[in-house]
Amino acid sequence: MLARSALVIAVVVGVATASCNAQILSVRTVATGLDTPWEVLWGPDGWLWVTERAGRISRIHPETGQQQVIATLGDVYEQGESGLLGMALHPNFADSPYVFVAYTWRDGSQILERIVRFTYDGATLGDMRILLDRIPGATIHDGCRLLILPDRTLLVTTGDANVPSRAQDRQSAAGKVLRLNLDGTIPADNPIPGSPVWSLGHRNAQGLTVFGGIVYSSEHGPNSDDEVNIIERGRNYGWPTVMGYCDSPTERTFCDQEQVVEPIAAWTPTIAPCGLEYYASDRIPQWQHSLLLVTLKAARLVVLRLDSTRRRVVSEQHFLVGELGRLRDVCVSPDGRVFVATSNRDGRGTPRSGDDRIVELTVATSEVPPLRQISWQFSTDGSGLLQLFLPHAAAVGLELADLRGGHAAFWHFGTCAEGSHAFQLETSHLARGAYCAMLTIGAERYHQLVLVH
Ligand SMILES: [Ca+2]
Ligand SMILES: [Ca+2]
Repeated sequence: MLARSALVIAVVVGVATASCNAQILSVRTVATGLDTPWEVLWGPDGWLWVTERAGRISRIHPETGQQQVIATLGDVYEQGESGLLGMALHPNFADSPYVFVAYTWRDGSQILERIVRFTYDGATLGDMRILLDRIPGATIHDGCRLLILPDRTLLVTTGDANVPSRAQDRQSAAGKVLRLNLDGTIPADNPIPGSPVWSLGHRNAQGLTVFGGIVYSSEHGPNSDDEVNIIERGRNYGWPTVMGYCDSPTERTFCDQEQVVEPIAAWTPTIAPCGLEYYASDRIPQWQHSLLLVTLKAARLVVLRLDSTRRRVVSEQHFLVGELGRLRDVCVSPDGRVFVATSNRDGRGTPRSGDDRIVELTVATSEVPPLRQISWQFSTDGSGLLQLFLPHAAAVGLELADLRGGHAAFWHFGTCAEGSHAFQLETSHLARGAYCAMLTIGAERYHQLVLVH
């Protein structure tokens, strides 16, 4: 638990528009030995506040990894995707040391979800009060992120609890974004009087963040169409009739009728998007005014750069691809430090030694390493060629990304012996133009802007 491992250095291609600078991403292990950490928050005490899905709430020191358990919830029901999920801390914690959490529990054969508030006494959490209970739950699709807005209301993302039609049922708390006052009462300006429903038509949203009055949420799609949405009062987000954009005839009809809000980003094939944070800091200038989105299935950090309206995604970059496994949550400290939690013990991952873990990421822009004894050419007639000399046996791989960061081509040549090699490159499917090439030789990576002729 107190581990502070050696630095792991990973170089990831960072493709800003029309440039090909490498961003060096360093990964520092903060804590190991966790079990499905679900929420990671930066606390007002300078510690990380963490939920683990089986029912544990801890403070973890961001430098030493020291873990202090402050609550173990006895009535949490953890099965499949359910358990202890999201958490939020009162923004004026010194005067109102309230900790809000969401968890599932079991009433006979029913799985239900509740939102509760604890009081922190400086050592443990006590005085649990239920703010909202009997939200439909299930072993899948339980949401559930919590976020306190600047207006001191609490947003809650709920899943459809495996009954898709609930997302369109205004009487059901499932498949919604809900809004509560911090004492559990219903805000007078909610769109449906007396109802916690703030927006509807959600399948299973597990990411929620706010900046400059704009609320962003990530949402799991079915076999297609994972989404990032901007959440607005009283609006319909389409599920289950609409998946992703309003781009089929049936969807367009429903979208017109219901004024469905389309996502600002969508992914097919799916990536399983989870924790989401708005990155406003200049500590990592390359990421300023981007959304940081961690993913489970795709096992990577996705950085979505926003335009000046902050309502449109202009570029997408991928980091940590496969390096840590499934990623459940991302946390940004007030001064711009970035922490990420793995989710390899959630029943769907492959735990690695020390999992689950929380790591801190740092980023620097590097000089592009010089390419020595390497030549390559890329041609749309399919006659591309990579030639290189290996001073020792090493695994060789090559990747091309377009200038928006999209993956265009991959080649894995396996482990190659010492000596000269020539590899044919089939590139006839690529359009002519500039690409960012990343060549991997063992642990070394080389980046260069290249042209496909
Ligand atoms: Ca949608
Ligand atoms: Ca669609």
